[in-house]
Amino acid sequence: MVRHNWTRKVAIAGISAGCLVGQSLAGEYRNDTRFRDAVTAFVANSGQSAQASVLAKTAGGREAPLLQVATPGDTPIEARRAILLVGGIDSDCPATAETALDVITELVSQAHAEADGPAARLLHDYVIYVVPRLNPDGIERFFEKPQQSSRLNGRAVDDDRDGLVNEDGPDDLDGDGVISVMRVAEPGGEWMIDPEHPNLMRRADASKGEVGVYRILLEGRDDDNDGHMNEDGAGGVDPDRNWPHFYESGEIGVGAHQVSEPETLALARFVVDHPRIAAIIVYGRNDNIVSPPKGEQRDAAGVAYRDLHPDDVKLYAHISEKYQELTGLKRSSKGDPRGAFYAWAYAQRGIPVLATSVWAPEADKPDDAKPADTSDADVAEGAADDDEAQVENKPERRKKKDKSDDPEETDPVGLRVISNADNQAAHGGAPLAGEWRPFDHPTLGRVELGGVAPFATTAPAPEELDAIAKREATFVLDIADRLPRLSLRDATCKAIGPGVWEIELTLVNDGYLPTRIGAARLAECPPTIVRPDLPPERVLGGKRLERVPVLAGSGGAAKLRWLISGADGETVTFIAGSVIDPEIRVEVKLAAADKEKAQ
Ligand SMILES: [Ca+2]
Ligand SMILES: [Ca+2]
Ligand SMILES: [Ca+2]
Ligand SMILES: [Ca+2]
Repeated sequence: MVRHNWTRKVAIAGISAGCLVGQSLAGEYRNDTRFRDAVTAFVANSGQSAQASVLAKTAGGREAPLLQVATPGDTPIEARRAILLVGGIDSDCPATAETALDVITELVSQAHAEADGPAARLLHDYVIYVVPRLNPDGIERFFEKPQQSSRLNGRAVDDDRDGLVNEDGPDDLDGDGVISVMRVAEPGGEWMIDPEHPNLMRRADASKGEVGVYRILLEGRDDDNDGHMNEDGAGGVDPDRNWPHFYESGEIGVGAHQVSEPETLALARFVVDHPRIAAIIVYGRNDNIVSPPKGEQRDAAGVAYRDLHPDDVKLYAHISEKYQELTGLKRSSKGDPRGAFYAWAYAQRGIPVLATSVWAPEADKPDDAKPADTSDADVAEGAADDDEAQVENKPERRKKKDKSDDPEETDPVGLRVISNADNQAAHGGAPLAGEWRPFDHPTLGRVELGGVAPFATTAPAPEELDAIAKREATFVLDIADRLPRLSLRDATCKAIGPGVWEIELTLVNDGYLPTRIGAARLAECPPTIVRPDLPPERVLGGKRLERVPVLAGSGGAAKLRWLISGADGETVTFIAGSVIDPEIRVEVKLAAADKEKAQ
């Protein structure tokens, strides 16, 4: 059991949503120190609706913050349904940390501005947890020179098992402050120049008669003279490949074992310890709402679904339509569930998880603006390929990928250089990558430096961050509106004999989502339980605990019946709830009037 020492204990009484303070968004990227200061400032200005604590201290010695945000209401905070927002888990997407903090800032601000509005109701009825920056070690690389895109945390890992740690990372050979990519002319190399985009590289497709003529490596040299280049750089473990669902044991960067990292273990514990988390929104590199998966593929045992349970596909398709309408985001990188947090929380905890990359670079051509689950997605994968390029030199530990395991993985167009024109489209005019530049390498001879600038395809311009947060805030409100809403209705009471009564009740779900999604049923999430609040000997017929495994959304109902003993005129309470569902109660009077009515 993890205890969180909230920095601020809030007395429930006496605080109303009217105490909320309007807050403004930062519109910038903040390094670790400034980000934690921003978290503190957010809490201080939240009208005591927010509390901050430290979810975990990372291997790199940084703190991953955790926020709890709620205003006092009829239901104590610990008994409410919760929504969890997670950002900054994928450190090549630093905007997602800003988005997570900005979204909750925006919601608090809206609640302040409109006391009866949807944001105020959200904070009154629910509790919002926010883990805005799960991988602070990795995100710090966005701010460091030379700048390098990486998803790894700060754990020191001896990648090549030579007894030394981080002894040979990439090097900024040309001193431009950026770790670029080297292309080395080499007959039989995997890569070729894209004929349509002379500045772009792609893997040659031998089946189409294409011939590779380049090798691609991260910028650098063989610092330790072991014959391999950049084989052991700084960090670490990718906190978004460290989770049990479809964990890729033995791959570089996935960790020694599942949830091996302080930040992933702490987040896992938090999710497990908070079973009322009814939805999770993950801002990261993965997506399952702009391009919702079809949900057919299973694991080797034929049990777990890789992406979506078939029963959930329609729900996700519908939510996807709404998400695209609310945010205007129609392009995304493709979700990869292997070892990913969003996939674990969905498949193994049965929680509706919506994953979005919150932003995608502009299409090469305007008419490419379509859901980007095909070639467009490869643009967004370019920066991630930096890691791939880095590990190309480590064949001894890199397991061969069996593509037959993964039919969805198409051969990527791969690492690209985005032309200046494309960069301008993606980054509001700021040029990010130039032409390939010749460079005399100490051991490779004449090479060329270039490639996708770090973060070019994964980080929007700072001016875009506020608008992203405002759009995403509308989606949080939409999801809150879709959560299951249970009520006990239509009570009837009928006298069966002296002091014996037949009670009928209907449990109804008026929310959009079912009480348990398909993944929840597969994960054996507990049912909703309905019971009369009576000692066992007074329940003469029917079950003392009625278990309702699932109720469909939009009015799904279950009719329940008991025979109980009691005195005429007595009031009996019926209780519905579970470790997942917040408790609801209804009182039924054992009355002659009801008896006559029922007859
Ligand atoms: Ca080493
Ligand atoms: Ca450089
Ligand atoms: Ca080396
Ligand atoms: Ca090196």
